Amino acid sequence: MNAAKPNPARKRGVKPPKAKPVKQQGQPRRRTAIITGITGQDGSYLAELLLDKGYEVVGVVRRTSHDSYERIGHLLDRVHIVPADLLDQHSLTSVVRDAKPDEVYNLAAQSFVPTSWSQPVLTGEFTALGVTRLLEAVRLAHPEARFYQASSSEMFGNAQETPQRETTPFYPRSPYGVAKVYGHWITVNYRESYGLFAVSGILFNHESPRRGLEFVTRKVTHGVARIVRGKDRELLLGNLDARRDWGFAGDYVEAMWRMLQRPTPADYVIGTGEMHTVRELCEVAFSHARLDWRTYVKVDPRFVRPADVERLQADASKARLELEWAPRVTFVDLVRMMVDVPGRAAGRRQRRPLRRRAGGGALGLARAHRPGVGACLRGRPLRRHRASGRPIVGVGRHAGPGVRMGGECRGDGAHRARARGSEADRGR
Ligand code: NAP
Ligand code: G4F
Repeated sequence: MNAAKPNPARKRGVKPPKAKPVKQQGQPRRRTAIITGITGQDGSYLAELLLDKGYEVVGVVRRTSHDSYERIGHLLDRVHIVPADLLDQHSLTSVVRDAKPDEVYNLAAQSFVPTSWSQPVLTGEFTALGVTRLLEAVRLAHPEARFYQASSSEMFGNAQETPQRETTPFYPRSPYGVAKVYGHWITVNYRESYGLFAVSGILFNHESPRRGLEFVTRKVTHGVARIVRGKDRELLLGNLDARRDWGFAGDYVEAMWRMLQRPTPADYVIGTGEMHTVRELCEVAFSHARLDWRTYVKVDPRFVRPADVERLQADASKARLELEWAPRVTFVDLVRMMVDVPGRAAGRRQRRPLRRRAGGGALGLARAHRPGVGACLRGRPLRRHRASGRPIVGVGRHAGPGVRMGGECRGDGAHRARARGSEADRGR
């Protein structure tokens, strides 16, 4: 298989992918996975997970006028980037035929709900028919592959029961939700018609510092950082009463993988089971910066949707039982993590750690007793603990893979590391 060679002139701060041989003779065969949407939030976390498990990862990237490798820049010398588009049957079939994958994860989609009202036909082409195209590619070129479809809690829409589980009827409230219902049922249909190992993960909202800036969690947490830096004076939002079940994306990609390791194919709901309003999201994010959200947040009708989904809450008991899956990052930790590392996650280099720029802990680092989050310290003291005067030493993104950040204060200002969160804590 040939990796795509992007034009170096188009690169934006990340190394272009290198071509490399897929298989070495005499070595045991590694499992191969195709990921569509590898440049997206979930694709980047899933690629990391599969690489850690020893997979060959083939990432499908569509042609655009400039590269979008911000989220996977650190993986480009370990994955095979291949060009294909959900709109183009031939390119998808070629990728599957060449890679002969063990697993195919279809994460690519037009995933922003408001855009689905302004571009409903394109959303249907990507998010609905794109699934059929990829299933056809698998059926014709390599039907042994196991197939994962990224279904969504948006399919429950005007939810007919709360919490929602695998048997809850769908009632989508946006063209995006309608397209996802199609993608869900065509996956079930290919399983039943052709015996493909095709499963659908019905995932509730999952977020991270790699989330696109237009989604509400990222908009709010990024907005807090801009206000702290004096770049903005207010944050304009839509429906503050909407309730979502928000989890951490790094936890959710593990569930995707587990679905494809089961002896028989089945669909699963994945979520935390906790529901919070957008208003609560604002409270947690702003209070982490020691700000009162009511001073800054204004409702702007431009961000209110023609039809919103008012409440989503997962009943993931089937996944807990059969996949032995459970979320690890809490809502509050998730929001704080996203407030702490906005610049890095946006693919830009923060010249100085956010809190220092904000004036010695304006985002509450020392007071929250959490050393070093989001800062590259290279083992040096960041600053001294306010109460005790003892240095706070943390680990940063140069600490290397597997190092977790975060910590807890023993009360005397001495901080010790504890495992929490995941790669996002390393500031990517
Ligand atoms: P995301 O960050 O928006 O990523 C979407 C990916 O799809 C990007 O890599 C994008 O490539 C790619 N893509 C879009 N159109 C394409 C096309 N025509 N051909 C090839 N690739 C295309 O989304 P995400 O949050 O990672 O979500 C991953 C999947 O899970 C999506 O299907 C989403 O609908 C679904 N989902 C997400 C959530 C959630 O809360 N995150 C919940 C339930 C379901 P570019 O980089 O070129 O734009
Ligand atoms: O963050 P959101 O844009 O996510 P939404 O619409 O729930 O969709 C996300 O989750 C789905 C899973 O349920 C995925 F399938 C989908 O791909 C995507 O990842 O909005 C969340 C809530 C909505 O009720 C929205 O009305 O936040 C409300 N909201 C209030 N003000 C806002 C805003 N949303 C956005 N994006 N921007 C606002 O200013």
